[in-house]
Amino acid sequence: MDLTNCFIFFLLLTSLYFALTRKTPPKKHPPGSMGFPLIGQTLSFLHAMRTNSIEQWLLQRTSKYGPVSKLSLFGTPTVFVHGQSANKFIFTCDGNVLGNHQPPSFKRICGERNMTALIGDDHKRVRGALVSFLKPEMLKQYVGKMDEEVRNHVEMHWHGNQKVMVMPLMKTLTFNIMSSLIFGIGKGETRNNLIELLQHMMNGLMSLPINLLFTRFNRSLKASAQLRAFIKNLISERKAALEQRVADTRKDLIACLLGIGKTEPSIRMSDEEIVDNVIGVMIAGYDTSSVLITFLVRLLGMDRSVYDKIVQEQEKIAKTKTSELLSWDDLAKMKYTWRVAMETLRMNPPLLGSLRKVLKDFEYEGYTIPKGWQVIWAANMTHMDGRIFSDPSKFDPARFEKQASIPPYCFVAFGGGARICPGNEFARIETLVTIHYLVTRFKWKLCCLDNSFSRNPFPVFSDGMLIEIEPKDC
Ligand code: HEM
Ligand SMILES: *[C@@H]1O[C@H](CO)[C@@H](O)[C@H](O)[C@H]1NC(C)=O
Ligand SMILES: *[C@@H]1O[C@H](CO)[C@@H](O)[C@H](O)[C@H]1NC(C)=O
Ligand SMILES: CC(=O)N[C@H]1CO[C@H](CO)[C@@H](O)[C@@H]1O
Repeated sequence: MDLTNCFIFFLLLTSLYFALTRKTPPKKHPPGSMGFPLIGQTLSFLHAMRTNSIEQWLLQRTSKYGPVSKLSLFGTPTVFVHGQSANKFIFTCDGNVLGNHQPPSFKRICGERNMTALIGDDHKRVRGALVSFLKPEMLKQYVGKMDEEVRNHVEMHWHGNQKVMVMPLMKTLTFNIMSSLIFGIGKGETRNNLIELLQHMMNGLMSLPINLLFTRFNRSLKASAQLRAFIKNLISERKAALEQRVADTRKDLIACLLGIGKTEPSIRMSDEEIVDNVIGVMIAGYDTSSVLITFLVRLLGMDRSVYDKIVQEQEKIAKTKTSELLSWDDLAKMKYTWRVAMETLRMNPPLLGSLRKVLKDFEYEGYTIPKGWQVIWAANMTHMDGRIFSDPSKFDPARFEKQASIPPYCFVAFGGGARICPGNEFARIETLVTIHYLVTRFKWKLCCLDNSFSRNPFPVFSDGMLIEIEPKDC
């Protein structure tokens, strides 16, 4: 019997018991303390993030209270759930019971209409619009564009240097790729201004929402307002270009979203929604894929045998590719490289987990979780569970040879269910193209072996991941 059946069976039994004894079930909240009023465990949670000890922090909770416990985060009563059955429950839960949810600072910075804040039918409609741009059939056309961006980047920032700082460079690269595909902005001054705004904006996402001069949150709001104004301008430009037919809806994400609902007005997106969602996609795609590529570069700098195997795979592709630019078919051949990326995502998921808002009371594991609370889940805990991934601290890409052998809701680096990451294909393409050019052109080693990182909430390396590089003669 699998866990859901167990769960259903358990619910049936308890309801039967209560029906027979004719008592109403007591409303029982999960174990745990709410900490100080308002602040709760927020500061200790943020501290654990910053010092990369969130894993231990959460483990302490589960060993003290079990897989379901209550606490208070960002001023809201919260339930932390952990394990495969918890993941499944969250990812498949009715959207009217559990909605998506972000810390309050996040909402004020990103707007209320961004997809991560939408629920139910609204969420489906907007998500559908984004997926129409992020789906593989669409992205196929952009492999060449990504290839150009990666090559420009390598020429400009890698060649001719002996040392490079990988993390900031990968942020620049993934930002440039998104600028090109999402804003339709080529290289130049505008991009540099935009990246600065985005960084300021993101710095405040996990801060306490205190809007006073000189707080992180205040700077972040300021940057957000400037970015929104910029995107609004871009929307007007695109609208004009689409009307005069000097651009088509495949030009970039903005043009694509403007083109939605031509024949079906009910799914049309308002300008406000486009702004919020363009920002949402920027945030969702910026720190995640750059973190993955940085972890990959780190791994390849430490593990010679994985590096050699990847080089072998990539050089073969370099020799047999039919045009100068990499193609969709070339990417399909990068099987080993992608398995290494998946294993990297397992051991170091860029997104640690996320929050859901409870929209209706529900029962979980015998506890009542009331409306208005939030639920938090964490990926790393399932990824490091030895009952699911044997010998979990061993790096072993072979785990992903047979994807089907991994039980569902256990590899959750991209989430799962109705809100599974719609950008995973985008991330796959940028990662594979980047690794292709890095390993076919360079060898490298890490400058500092103690490359510890903190979370903000995404991993940040204290040394920026400095490496020494050596060009290959080709
Ligand atoms: C390695 C790279 C990436 C990782 C690990 C990642 C991870 C995730 C995860 C775990 C979620 C689900 C969050 C939840 O359930 O609450 C998510 C959602 C999302 N991701 Fe990604 N992501 C990556 C790259 C990208 C990229 C490149 C884009 C866009 C170009 C993107 C766009 C989105 C969007 C729009 C959502 C919200 C979906 C929704 O709420 O329905 N992601 N991502
Ligand atoms: C930042 O704080 C100052 C002082 O409290 C306030 O006047 C200003 O409006 C804030 N900025 C934003 C963007 O909210
Ligand atoms: C995930 O957990 C492992 C083992 O506890 C830890 O070493 C690693 O740093 C964690 N990864 C992240 C990205 O938090
Ligand atoms: C169209 C729409 O609902 N826009 C909302 C965007 O978010 C702000 C708050 O951040 C709301 O006030 C708007 O109504």
